[in-house]
Amino acid sequence: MGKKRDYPAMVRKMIRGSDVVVEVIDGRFPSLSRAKKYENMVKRVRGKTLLIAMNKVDLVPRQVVNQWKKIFMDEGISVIATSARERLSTNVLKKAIIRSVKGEIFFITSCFIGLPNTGKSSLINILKGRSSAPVAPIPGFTKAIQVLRITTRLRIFDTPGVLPSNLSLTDKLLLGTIRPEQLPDTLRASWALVNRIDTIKPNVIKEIYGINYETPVEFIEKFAEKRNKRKKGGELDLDTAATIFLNEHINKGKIPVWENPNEYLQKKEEREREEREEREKEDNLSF
Ligand SMILES: Nc1nc2c(ncn2[C@@H]2O[C@H](COP(=O)(O)OP(=O)(O)OP(=O)(O)O)[C@@H](O)[C@H]2O)c(=O)[nH]1
Ligand SMILES: [Mg+2]
Repeated sequence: MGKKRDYPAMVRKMIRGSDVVVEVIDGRFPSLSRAKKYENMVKRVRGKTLLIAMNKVDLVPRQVVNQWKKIFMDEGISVIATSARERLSTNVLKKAIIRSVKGEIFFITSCFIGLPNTGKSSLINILKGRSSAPVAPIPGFTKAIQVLRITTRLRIFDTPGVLPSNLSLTDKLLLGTIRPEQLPDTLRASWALVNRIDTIKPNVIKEIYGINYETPVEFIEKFAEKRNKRKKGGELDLDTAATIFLNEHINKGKIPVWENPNEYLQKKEEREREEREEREKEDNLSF
């Protein structure tokens, strides 16, 4: 059995050794897929630059992508919207890495970090110009640090995906950062994912699968019927159906769903107002 490697430690080490850290996030879920803990590590060290590559934007309407770009820029974060699949802005990303180096550094070391399955290895391969870093539709695919020489000046380290500890299981399913085989209860997980997607974008599952349902339980049953997933005795095989449904979301991105930037802004405003009120209360008490 292989030894379980400490991915967070590997990533921390890479951040320490890099001039430019590129955080690859999922363009469908820009706020959920950020690993703030690692971002803060970069920000704390003077001389290091953080760039965010908002990848997979081919799966999101352009107007939504632009809204997210503005949100990040307003927060003072450099962001580039990329698609490894459609080779969108990959050259812009390469140039941005080189241009963002602080100080007089000729040989640039960069590392790509982020949650599993966001497209780190795919992007690096395009920058390299040929497939060098193994890619797969499986979260947790990269298991070791790999260095790729992109130009004479620039080398990039590919790192394994890391999961922030505050992410709920449902968020992990939504983001596709977990393999269905790793789940203790696939059927329950599939219900949770249906529920989650329904709250973000009601009706999208109904439309994509052409199935009408009132509850997630009913959806998976009808899905199993529609795909004719049955056990030997003829009864519906709900576990198999659940695994297929999860895989279609996690590996194939079949369901067009994304985080709503307006809701993000609203929540942020509420949070900031609460914090302000809290501070004012404290100020009043201290006088
Ligand atoms: N639609 C779309 N899919 C992408 C894009 N970039 C990567 N993918 C797909 O996302 C999956 C994961 O890609 P990888 O490059 O292996 O992701 P990773 O971040 O290196 O994943 P780990 O090594 O597991 O952390 C693959 O199925 C890719 O084909 C993109 O821009 N758009
Ligand atoms: Mg990888």
